[in-house]
Amino acid sequence: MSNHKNNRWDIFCKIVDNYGDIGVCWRLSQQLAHEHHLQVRLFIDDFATASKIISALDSPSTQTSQIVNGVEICAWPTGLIESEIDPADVVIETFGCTLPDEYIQQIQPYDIIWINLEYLSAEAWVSDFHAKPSQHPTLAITKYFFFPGFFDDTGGLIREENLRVARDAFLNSKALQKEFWQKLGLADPVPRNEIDTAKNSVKISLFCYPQADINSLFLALMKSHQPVILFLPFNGKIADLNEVLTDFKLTIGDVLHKGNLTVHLLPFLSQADYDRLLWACDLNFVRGEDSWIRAIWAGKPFIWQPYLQAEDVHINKLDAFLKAYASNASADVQSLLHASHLVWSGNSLKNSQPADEAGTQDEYAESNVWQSLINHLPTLQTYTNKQANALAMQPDLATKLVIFSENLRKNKV
Ligand code: TRH
Repeated sequence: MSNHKNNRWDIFCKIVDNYGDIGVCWRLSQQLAHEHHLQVRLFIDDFATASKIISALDSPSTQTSQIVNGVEICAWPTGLIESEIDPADVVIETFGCTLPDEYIQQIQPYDIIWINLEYLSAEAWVSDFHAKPSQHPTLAITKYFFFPGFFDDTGGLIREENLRVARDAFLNSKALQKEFWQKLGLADPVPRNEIDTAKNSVKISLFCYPQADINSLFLALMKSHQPVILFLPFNGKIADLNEVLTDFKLTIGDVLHKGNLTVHLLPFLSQADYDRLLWACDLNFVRGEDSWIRAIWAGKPFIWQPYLQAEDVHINKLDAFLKAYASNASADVQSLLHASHLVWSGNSLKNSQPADEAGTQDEYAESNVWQSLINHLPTLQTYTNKQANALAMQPDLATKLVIFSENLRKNKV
């Protein structure tokens, strides 16, 4: 039996595209350091992209390592780094990134716990694969697969200890909300001439992939029965966004008014401010992995757009999530959630709706699905909050990882 403790953790993150990989890795690193008091090194291969999420990161950097918020951030080892890396007690290979050879060469098989952290999915097979061992092809070492998930027999969802308390404090404080809007340069996000109707206005945040039909969404919101104020944090080329917005023209810094729709183009926010935006809105469009989980913890109605994958794999993921997430809702709410999610992910309603809900499909035809969603926001709000409370009863991903690695250590001889 080893006396060794799991104090030192190494997390390896390769940034494939977008911000999900680094978003999750940065959150997890901070949580392990602050809440579990562990010594964490985060190895990153792309400092320029990472600095969009880790704003204090020195990039481009001449240093091979720097401390940010209690986490040591290191450059991905390349053959050029002369000094040897001393592997930690626990190493997390995230999202199939493959550990660098320089690191693997230093591993002592009997000393290290090696965990592959996988992508989040609500598909049923995840429970069968979670925590399963896999023998390394050449080293005498076993790796373990760790799958985040929605069920008790998975690795759980990433959630900071104080997250929901912070959310409630924000939602209960007009002063904190005002401070937030002021920080965004939106002292009053509802324009003066619309102040009479402001009470009924619906606030929406939008973060999506370019495949989503944003133009049709905007057209529908323009004609909405209630004023809609839409916040769009953006970090790309405005020309690319305008290419999909055939009926609208967005310019940086301007506020667009069309019909009942007002659009505020925001800069890309810090992760903390993005959370506040999700809390402050009545409906959030989110995508990928990390913003999806944040929307769940916000407890506000949301539409999730999965990362596009070949052969409609993403639609299977969407179906699995909706099956798990919406199962306790009324038949009406279930149909509405299916219809709106499938429209947003570009899939025909007829293909994916449960067969016995043909009647409801017509009711939620593409043209009015967004108005139906707005009409049902109070019901959806109650349901979403209930689901967030239920999921928060489960231990969070970082805690499950720590317990899992402690158990593996106890069994190591
Ligand atoms: O950026 P994404 O599309 O990342 C994706 C997914 O992780 C996907 O599963 C993966 O395969 C692919 O990357 C490679 O979406 P995601 O996961 O929501 O990550 C966005 C991060 O950006 C998240 O941490 C929230 C953060 N964010 C901000 O900090 N400020 C903002 O203004 C916005 C809109 C997001």
